[in-house]
Amino acid sequence: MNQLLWLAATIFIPAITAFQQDKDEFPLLMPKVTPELEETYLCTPIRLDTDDTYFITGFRPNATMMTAHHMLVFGCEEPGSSQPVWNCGEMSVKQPGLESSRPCASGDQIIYAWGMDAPELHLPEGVGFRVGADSNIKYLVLQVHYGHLDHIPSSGDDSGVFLEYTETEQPKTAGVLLMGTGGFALPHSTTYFETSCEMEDPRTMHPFAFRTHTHKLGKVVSGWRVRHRGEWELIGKMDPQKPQMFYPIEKDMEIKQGDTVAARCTMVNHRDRTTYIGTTAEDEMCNFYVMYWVWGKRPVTPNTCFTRGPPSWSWAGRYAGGLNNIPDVEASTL
Ligand code: IYT
Ligand code: CU
Ligand code: CU
Repeated sequence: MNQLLWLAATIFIPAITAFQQDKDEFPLLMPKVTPELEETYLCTPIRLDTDDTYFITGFRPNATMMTAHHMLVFGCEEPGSSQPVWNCGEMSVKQPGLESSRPCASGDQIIYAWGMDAPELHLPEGVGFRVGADSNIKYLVLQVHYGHLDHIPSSGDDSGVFLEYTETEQPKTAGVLLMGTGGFALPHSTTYFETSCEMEDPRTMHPFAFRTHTHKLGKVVSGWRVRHRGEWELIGKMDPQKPQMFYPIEKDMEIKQGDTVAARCTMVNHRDRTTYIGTTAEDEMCNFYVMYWVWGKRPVTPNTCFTRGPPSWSWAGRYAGGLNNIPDVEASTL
């Protein structure tokens, strides 16, 4: 082969193989539901074929912010209900006549989040969420938070996502690391909710998107990689009052065995009452999610990093194992 042809071949072969992976789409949509109350959270499941393994490589939302406030897709081992639709907002109103339970009964993890007309999410080349036979994800559950109801047609609402998937083995597996805290915020004060963990898994994580979650008191949530206990590199930070979707991490970054991952939620409590971490709207939450890929068939373990939170646990405290150079200002400003 002459050099030019060879060059053409090396450029085009990756494009052709990507094309030949025969990607397909699968709808994960509400089955034409008619929510009766604003602020309802509804869930609907799909059971995955457990004879085959599938690789989810992207998400194409089918929703508008005129109707849906947010949507989440959960991977579950067991769904929260055997019904086609159920109420799944612990902190919200309930559609009369429907069962109420959590999105998943076991093995839950968030694999997609949408809010405020967020665009499609495509995972990097060669990366997929492994679901079905050779994975712990046996069901996918769509959760829709209905904000407003006046644009829903009389035939019902079918908000949801089209899952882009392939049966072609993907060399890189996507996963989500969930970071969070317990603890509480005293009245009329600013409180840092902090967590950190040393990565035990020998595989290098390549983070490519992040999501933050708090309730009303959250001002800034930041997530960090800490190398050698004192070199802090930002993974991402966000105002949690903005849409709580997965935002891309624009830079290339690796999290290696022995690195520490750390997250802080800065909460301002103007209330007259102490506010605790908990599951209702009166409570708070502090979460930082890291979506990443690793080579191979399994996501990293453990996949959560929780601490007791304030007041007994902090980055600077004695249980964090000696973190230095804490970026106190950068971690709490946007
Ligand atoms: C107490 C807390 O932080 N709850 C969070 C994180 C969480 C997510 C999952 C906890 C568990 C889970 O199985 I998935 I146990 C929490 O509930 N976060 C909300 C959703 O419920 C997922 C969020 O929007 O991030
Ligand atoms: Cu919402
Ligand atoms: Cu919450």
